[in-house]
Amino acid sequence: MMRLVYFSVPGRAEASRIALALSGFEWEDVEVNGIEFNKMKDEGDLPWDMLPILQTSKGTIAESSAILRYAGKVAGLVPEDPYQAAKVDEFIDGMGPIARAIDTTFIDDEDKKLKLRKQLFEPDGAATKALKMYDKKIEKSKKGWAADTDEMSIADLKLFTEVFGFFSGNYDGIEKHMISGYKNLLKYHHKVANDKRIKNHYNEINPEDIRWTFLPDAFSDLT
Ligand SMILES: N[C@@H](CCC(=O)N[C@@H](CS)C(=O)NCC(=O)O)C(=O)O
Repeated sequence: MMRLVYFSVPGRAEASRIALALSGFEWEDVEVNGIEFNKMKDEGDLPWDMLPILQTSKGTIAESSAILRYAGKVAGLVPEDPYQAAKVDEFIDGMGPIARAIDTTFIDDEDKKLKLRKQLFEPDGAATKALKMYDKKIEKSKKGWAADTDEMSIADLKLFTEVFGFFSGNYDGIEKHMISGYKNLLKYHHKVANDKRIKNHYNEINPEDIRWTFLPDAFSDLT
């Protein structure tokens, strides 16, 4: 039985959670708090002192992208064609900067935090640059999937959960309207959220849940 361990937010684990859920394998979604996290760290359970991790019968895998690739393979969400698989990897690695930029805003000083987050979404901010890039890639994609693959892949799980997850209200200073100008991304949200695997995965979620951003109508008022 695999165990995915992370905090009780979508964040860097949500794409893997979906992949594991679609894999048909038995797995447990383990949500920990700060105290449990520190205990795991002190006991040497975390290969890089961070979460998420995936515990398997062969050992522990850390790093969210490595976990996602593993979960994606067992779920059939990694293309067999080597070129397409490389483009999926490229997309996943290319998404690094936006998460790292948001990471730098996790500080205690609330005013400074809001200021830094506002800067990210200014015309030359890191988030704006990343969103523009994703929007352009989606526009160019023949079938509308993130890495221009024939089918939905783990790159889609990452793009969908991480980008739209930023607008859940869980990140002070990042608000829903900030994504309103990105029409291809909003169309993409509609496509992925209405994919029957994704829709089914979130069918128990209600609009008050932190995962409301993954529901089909989450951004329909902006389109
Ligand atoms: N590169 C790592 C980054 C992991 C990471 O930043 N994890 C955060 C939570 S999102 C964490 O464990 N923070 C606790 C800490 O650093 O003390 C990955 O993608 O898995």
